Amino acid sequence: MNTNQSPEDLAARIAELDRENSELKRMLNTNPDTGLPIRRVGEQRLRDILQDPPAVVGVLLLRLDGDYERIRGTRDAGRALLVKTILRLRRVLGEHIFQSDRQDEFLCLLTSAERGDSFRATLNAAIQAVAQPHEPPAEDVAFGCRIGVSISDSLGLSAEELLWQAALSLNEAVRGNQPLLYYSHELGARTRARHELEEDLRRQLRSGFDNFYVVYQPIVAEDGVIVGGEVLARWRHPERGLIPPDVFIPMAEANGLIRHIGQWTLYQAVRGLQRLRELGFTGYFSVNISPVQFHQVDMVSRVQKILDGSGLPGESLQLELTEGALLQNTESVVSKVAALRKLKIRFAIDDFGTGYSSLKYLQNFPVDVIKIDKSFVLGISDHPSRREILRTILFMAHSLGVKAMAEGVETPRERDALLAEQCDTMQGYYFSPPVDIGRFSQFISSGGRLPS
Ligand code: G
Ligand code: G
Ligand code: MN
Repeated sequence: MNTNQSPEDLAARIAELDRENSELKRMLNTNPDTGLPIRRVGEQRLRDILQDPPAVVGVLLLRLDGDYERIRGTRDAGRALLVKTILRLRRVLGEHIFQSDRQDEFLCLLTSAERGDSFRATLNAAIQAVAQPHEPPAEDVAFGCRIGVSISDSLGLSAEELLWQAALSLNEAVRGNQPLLYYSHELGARTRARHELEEDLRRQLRSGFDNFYVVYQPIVAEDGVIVGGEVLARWRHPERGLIPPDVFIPMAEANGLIRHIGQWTLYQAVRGLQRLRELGFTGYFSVNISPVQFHQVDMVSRVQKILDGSGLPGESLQLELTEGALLQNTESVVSKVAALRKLKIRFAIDDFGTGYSSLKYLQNFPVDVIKIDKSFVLGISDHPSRREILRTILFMAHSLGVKAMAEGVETPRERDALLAEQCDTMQGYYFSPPVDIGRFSQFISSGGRLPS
């Protein structure tokens, strides 16, 4: 130690160390990209507020939406836009804004001396502020935000609970494409139930598809002869009973499990067909393919392996894709469709008419069949305008060399109307609901014609 230092030197040195210390602390507590205090600081602020709370405290998590993610990677101006957005938020929300764990997410604290929902107008103003157009050269850039909110009430929730609720609400807002979502007990319970079901799905798939099975819905030609069938997956939950596909399929798409379900369904399709072939059935099975499954890089070889292993000809499989799936990642979709069609596998566009529905891209995608959605079939026998739409779709499909099939045929009059309009094949309760392979076999062995 330097013993020559005077008391004045020592005091100056200590002051300098203090300054460095607080500078260091400030830096550690500040996000270098945005200059905002970090989340931990916000959490401490919330704890402090809750020590002596005003009437209401609002905890919000705000995340810039999908468009921002894109801009950030492609533009130098990404950071400048981020900082400008924070300035806009400051004007509306005040100073209590903190950087959350992600660059595009902020924690904000609001307080009010009044009970009740006094924040809604402020939150709507924040949403508006983020969505305002930007100045040149970013005038073509547009992004919005999602907000999840939790409000402290008289229950005396802790900071941790409030933050957890806000995070849950934000997740649900993002999932449900909603700009603003308040936490509620109902929302919490619904989310928990969904997570449990998702966990069950994962576990039951892992334990060998125990509670899963498939059903097959016959597809008939004009004369009622069964030419094929659609394979549909079913999940019978041991406690909750049958879970509707429109619940578990979207869930499996979101978490990627649909790849396994889809692969398994393909196996069930060829296994079912092998049984039916022994009865002399020469038709095809049509399998729904989710975009997530179709976009796997090795999709083509997976299908090829199943087909090779079965000894069945390619014509015995048809794959159903929705319009949405065809529009994503067009180039790789086109090459996969082409490779699979080389194996003689056929393609159908499912739910035709409900999506983007541009008959134009039928030219880009060499599909074999369009499956006209059941909403277009419903009531065609009684509504001339619906029949006119159907006629137009059929005419355009046929002039492009594409076959047309109608889904959801429920009555003989609908069938007659479809036949009068030259529809090629049909499917629906009028002919048969989806059935197990035993029942399907009976249809084949008793003449293969429906309705029986
Ligand atoms: O029969 P139904 O209610 O089951 O079918 C509901 C929806 O579930 C249909 O839109 C169908 O496309 C979808 N679906 C059924 N089985 C499968 C499957 O194995 N894979 C995919 N991707 N979707 C399926
Ligand atoms: O893959 P897709 O979305 O097309 O699924 C077919 C769905 O239509 C399945 O849920 C199936 O059970 C259902 N379905 C089959 N036939 C009929 C029918 O005649 N009427 C109605 N409303 N639904 C049907
Ligand atoms: Mn389908």
